[in-house]
Amino acid sequence: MIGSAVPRKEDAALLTGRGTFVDDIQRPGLLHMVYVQSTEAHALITGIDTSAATTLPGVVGVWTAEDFAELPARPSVPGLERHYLAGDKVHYVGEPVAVVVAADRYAAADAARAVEVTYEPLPVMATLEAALAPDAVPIFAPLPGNVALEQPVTPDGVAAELDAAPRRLRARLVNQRVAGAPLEPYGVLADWVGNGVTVWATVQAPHRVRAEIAQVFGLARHLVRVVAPDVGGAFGVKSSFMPELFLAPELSRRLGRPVKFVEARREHMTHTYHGRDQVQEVEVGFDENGVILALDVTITVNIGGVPDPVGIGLPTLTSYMLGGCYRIPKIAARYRSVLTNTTPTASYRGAGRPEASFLIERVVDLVALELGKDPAEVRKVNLIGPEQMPYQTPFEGIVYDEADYPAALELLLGELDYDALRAEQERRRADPGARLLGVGLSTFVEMAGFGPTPLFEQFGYLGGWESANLRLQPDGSVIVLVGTAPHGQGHQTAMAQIVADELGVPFEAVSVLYGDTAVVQEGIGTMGSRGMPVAGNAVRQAAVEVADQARRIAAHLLEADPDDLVRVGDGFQVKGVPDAAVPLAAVVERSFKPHLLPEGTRLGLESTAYYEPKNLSYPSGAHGCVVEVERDTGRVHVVRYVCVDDCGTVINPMTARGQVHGGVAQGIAQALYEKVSFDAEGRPLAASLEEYMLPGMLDLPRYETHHIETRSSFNPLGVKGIGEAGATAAPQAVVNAVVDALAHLGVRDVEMPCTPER
Ligand code: MCN
Ligand code: MO
Repeated sequence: MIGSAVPRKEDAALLTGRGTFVDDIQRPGLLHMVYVQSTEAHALITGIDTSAATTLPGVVGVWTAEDFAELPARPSVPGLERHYLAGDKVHYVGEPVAVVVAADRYAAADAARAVEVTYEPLPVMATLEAALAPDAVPIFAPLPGNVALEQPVTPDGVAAELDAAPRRLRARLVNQRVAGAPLEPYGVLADWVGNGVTVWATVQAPHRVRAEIAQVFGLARHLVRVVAPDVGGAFGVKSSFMPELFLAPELSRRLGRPVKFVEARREHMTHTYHGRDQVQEVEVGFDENGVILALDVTITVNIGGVPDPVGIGLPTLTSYMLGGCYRIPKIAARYRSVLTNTTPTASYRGAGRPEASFLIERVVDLVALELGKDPAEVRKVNLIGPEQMPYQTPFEGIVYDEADYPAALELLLGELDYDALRAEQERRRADPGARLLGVGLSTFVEMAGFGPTPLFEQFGYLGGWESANLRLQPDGSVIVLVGTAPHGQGHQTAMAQIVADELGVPFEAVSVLYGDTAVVQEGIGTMGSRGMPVAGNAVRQAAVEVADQARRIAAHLLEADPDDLVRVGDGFQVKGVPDAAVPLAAVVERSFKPHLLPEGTRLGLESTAYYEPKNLSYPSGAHGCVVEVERDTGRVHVVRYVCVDDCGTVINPMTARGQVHGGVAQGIAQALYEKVSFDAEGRPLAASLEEYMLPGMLDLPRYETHHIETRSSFNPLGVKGIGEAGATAAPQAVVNAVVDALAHLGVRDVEMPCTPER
């Protein structure tokens, strides 16, 4: 079944409207919670008048920060504590200032509007420049320069290597702020009953959420049940801890009734984390052939008004991936995480790694322009060869697994018909009536399968092991419980394919469950494209262990040595003796008859496996984009988008392709359409989908997808994650194409999004 494009088990329910999302869940006596969000970006709160709100029909109450003073604060950056609601001060527009609970959401929303908050404005620092200016006001007193974290990632600089390089150039690249914008915004329903609480939440890591809720309320974990039901997309933005995860349980406890919170789109766009927002200062040293000799990078990341423990550290991941697919002998990197009066930033599809891929792929194109060489040629002289794998990068612990980067580029160039495109480009340049043509390449490598605990300690919960429990039922069907919490990736399908192969049972006989801490053994969650590389291997291991138990029972039934058995069709057979065979069904039946089991065999066929890889996996490939640029309007049309992807063993070519399509859509959107922006007063300029340019189908091309399959030796399945690869590869393929179309006019860079105005 591995490698087969079977349709998704998930689809029947989702496509017929039978999905269950947080907002679908009803409880008796349900109350609704809405925030009063700050209208100021930086101000002291001088008063909150709730009197008009509390008298409105249906309103149960209004609470402010001081009402939650006894809830233990949660960790933030050193020197700071994390509050649930803004107390004396607001730090960005949209920050929750008070919370209203009412009998229905409309009453709660009306009441929230009736709460009068008075502010004493403070200077607003809506940009990095403003926050870092010498006269900037500290957003938090313990962080006087508005820098929440400043650190070198590499111990040494590369000044000597740059000095020794025959050529060098500098660039300043901007990776703008974007929003994850899942179809389903953030939602929580908490029901505190007796001495425990059940929380349904649209999250990516229910066990982590359970751990935090248990800690805040001083509860044993078994008294907290967190359920991530169907989740309507997340893209990383549902992996951070939102205050409502704690406020809804606390209010339910106080009120003795269930409390639901579901964001409206405008609330989501100002309240839930944004992504990216990096400025990169780059210097690169190279020779006349375009061989890159040294790279020096300083990253400044805008983390918004309240630091998120994940958000402040993401440039570490950017730094690790700065070398891209290339043999760059010396890299130096350092970064600063800077507070501004804007919505906080944290993970968004790729979380730190797309920013690296963008940087190095833009740099390679700049080197090519500088030398007057073809970007494909400059790539070829720098690509790491397949014979060099596994490849130790300049960063400790970052070792690329097996791949053939040059082969991916060759396949791409062939599919694009690259030389013909170049000839067509010349022809168009000479014809004033024709649109300009641009071709952009992106040979990328990404870090996936967030695993090895030591590498992820900085991020707490993002990495580590994953778990699976597998049970063969007496009728031969299989139930698998997996510790991840997928939200569109198709784990029911992919995990069942793995089990079918390892256990020799039909795909249809396997059900995969997840997302409920009362049902599933301890788990971590779905992020960092770890579903297949980490959880998939846990599922495989559980299946191998159960298959081994079954083999011992089969050997007993066949009166043979377990080592002499081979797997056949739906059972076991003594090697070379076709008559001596037993179907799996008979083995399962026997496994539930204790008096007939061989000694040392456990009753039933079941296993729980925890798996942590020793290494990450590194999906890679080559993407190419062809654009046309209208000469008089500057409008960009993506006319072709070609992907070559290598995610190791492909579990399901259809769902893997779907992952690439979705990621590429988001990458093209970052390159051409999307930007979360603020005015000088920190007021959001794109807080609804009227203003924030999410692409529709007609804004996106038809993708041409191809695969190279190079098994990874870093995990038994040989897989690499692919969930974030498209979003990592695409932005620079598009921007390189836009710049390529205009390069003969002297254009060297176009900042994202490449709007007609730009
Ligand atoms: N797959 C495969 N063969 C492989 C690798 C993956 O067939 N070698 C397929 C499988 O169907 C698997 C899916 O791709 O279920 C994704 O697997 P993987 O790459 O391991 O990633 P995860 O399951 O860990 O998913 C997380 C990843 C992340 S980090 C973001 S962000 C993201 C993404 O997935 N958010 C998504 N894809 C998303 N897709 C949807 N629909 N919605 C989101 O919010
Ligand atoms: Mo992610």
